[in-house]
Amino acid sequence: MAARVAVVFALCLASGVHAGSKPVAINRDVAVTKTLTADTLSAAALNVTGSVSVGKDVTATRVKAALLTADVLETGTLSPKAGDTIIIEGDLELASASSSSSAVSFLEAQEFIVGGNKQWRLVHHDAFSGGKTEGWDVHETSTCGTSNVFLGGHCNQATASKGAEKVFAGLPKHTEVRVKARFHFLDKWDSGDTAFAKVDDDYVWVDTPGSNSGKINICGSSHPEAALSQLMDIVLSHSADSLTLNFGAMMTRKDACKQSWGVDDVEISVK
Ligand SMILES: [Ca+2]
Repeated sequence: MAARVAVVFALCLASGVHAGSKPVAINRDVAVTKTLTADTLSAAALNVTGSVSVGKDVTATRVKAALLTADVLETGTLSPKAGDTIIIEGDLELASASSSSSAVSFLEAQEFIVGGNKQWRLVHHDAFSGGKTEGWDVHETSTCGTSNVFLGGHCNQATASKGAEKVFAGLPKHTEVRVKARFHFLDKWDSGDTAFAKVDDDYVWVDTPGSNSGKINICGSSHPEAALSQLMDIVLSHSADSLTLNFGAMMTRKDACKQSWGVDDVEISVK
């Protein structure tokens, strides 16, 4: 191929074009096996099997590299190959002109590592807004003084008697899982009454609000609430691509119109 370069160059010289003063356009493939040094290089595609060293800017619609080192990297999209990881060793500045949510969508990666530490990645958030209960085995929802909808609650007998279960399938590759939720203890709870959560059939959280001495009635029956929005936040070693989550309670009264529970903002994060 070096011979072809020489031929093109010779043709240009013959027609009076001096490479030193005007650009030379080569509309053919050129393979350089040694070194090419240039102030400016324009090409439809650039494939290098060795290394590329650029003193100033690289402009490209797409750069593919096993390792890319740059003082400044400006890009609309940063994406790993399937199963690969993006590692940013310097500061990460998200200069999004619009809302912060688009800056977050820019960071849709399999794994997010800052300073060598993997970061939590939220993969599910069930807020039950508008009564959406997708994937849960009970579909009873209610509200508590506001329009904020949660799963279960006052007079919802199926949830009170058998609990609520959801299988979160298709989780990305991970070694830890974080499960968060807000739990409501509604109306009259007795000493010893116990709410719980299970992950993959193991108890991971229990809470006993004790006999109700509260004075604020917000929802359900006229009895004050034992507790609202008690935060469950647990971290577990976990690597399976599916997780089964259960909520339930052992309650003195077997009537959800007298004693009940609800759960809201169920979040599953992995890292
Ligand atoms: Ca009440």
